[in-house]
Amino acid sequence: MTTFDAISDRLAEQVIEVPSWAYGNSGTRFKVFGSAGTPRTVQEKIADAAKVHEFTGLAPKVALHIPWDQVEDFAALQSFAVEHGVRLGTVNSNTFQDDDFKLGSLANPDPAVRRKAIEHNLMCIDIMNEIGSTDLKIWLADGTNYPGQDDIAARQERLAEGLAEIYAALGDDHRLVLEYKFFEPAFYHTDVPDWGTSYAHCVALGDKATVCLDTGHHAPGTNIEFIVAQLLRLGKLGAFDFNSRFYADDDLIVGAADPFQLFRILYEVVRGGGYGADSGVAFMLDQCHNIEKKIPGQIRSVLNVQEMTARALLVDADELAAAQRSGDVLAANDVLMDAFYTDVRADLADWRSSRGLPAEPMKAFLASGYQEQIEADRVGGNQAGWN
Ligand code: PSV
Ligand code: MN
Ligand code: MN
Repeated sequence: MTTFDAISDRLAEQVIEVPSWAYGNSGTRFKVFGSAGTPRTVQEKIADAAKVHEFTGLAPKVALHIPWDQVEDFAALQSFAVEHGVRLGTVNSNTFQDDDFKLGSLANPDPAVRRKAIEHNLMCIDIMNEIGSTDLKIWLADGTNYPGQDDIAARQERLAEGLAEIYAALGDDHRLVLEYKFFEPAFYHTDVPDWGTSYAHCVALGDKATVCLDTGHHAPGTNIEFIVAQLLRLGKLGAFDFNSRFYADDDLIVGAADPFQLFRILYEVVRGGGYGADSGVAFMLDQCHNIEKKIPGQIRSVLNVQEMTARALLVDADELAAAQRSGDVLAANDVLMDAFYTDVRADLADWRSSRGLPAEPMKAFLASGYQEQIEADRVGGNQAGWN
């Protein structure tokens, strides 16, 4: 097996983007539990996100969701983020919370609603220009609840038209990242339900359009690592929304439900050239913390991603290829399992210490007093929005 020393520099390449909305209150359709210390402003969300980076060294970017994170002056917000040691990253557009979007946004039968959805995305591109962000992430809640409710083929045409107009407004260094989700909030059909549909639209749009894979957006039993391998092969994997799930889009802490699946996904990422600064694949979290404290929840998530990345990097590619070539099924499987079962926690603690980071970020955060401070200072936080 590859040694930890051999992967140490590669681990330093890891950049994970945290979602601003993870720091606000969220919940289920049954209840949103308030929590002490919840941010009251966008700035407070960013300050909290900055703590995740300060203690882990893994999360230098914060993704925005518009209009949840709407402010007057985005350039000033970027400066605020930089002062706190992080930068604003992906801009997520939101065409799913206005009453106008009840029957969809870019695929809506009403041209006036489609126009509104397009304009919202164009406004998000303006924000990207103001903050120097490269990625516009589009997730659409579009779909129908009943057969016959709308013409599903016509909706694809409307969607393609709207996406094309948005794509045409991108700058040279911008990307459009199109996220898919198999159901919810629509229950009969969804307009971008799967990687194939997202891929088809991205290919039609051009090189600057890529697919976002949210790990919670598949039917149970789906082989997600196969989708990763395929999209990397096709040069169209643009971003991950990492989270974990037991049932549907649970948005739980990454690696909590199925660490082995996270390992398998990250192995295919490494294997397919999707890891590292120049890979073109953004690692984002898309989570909410309904019952646990939010900053520690995010710290746990980024550490879980790092731990499984380390294990994936430990896979001995030569040994694996040799076993595969010779048709030695069990030996090949052993190579992968050896890496998966390697406990890298002590090595990672040393790795952090050698880079001036706390060996145990979670303990260091809990001892820092930041949580107590925000709980004392902040009263009346916002709801983060629906996931
Ligand atoms: C939809 O379920 C989703 O995964 C999309 O990424 C949204 O933008 C996000 O959740 C936040 O609600
Ligand atoms: Mn998502
Ligand atoms: Mn989701």
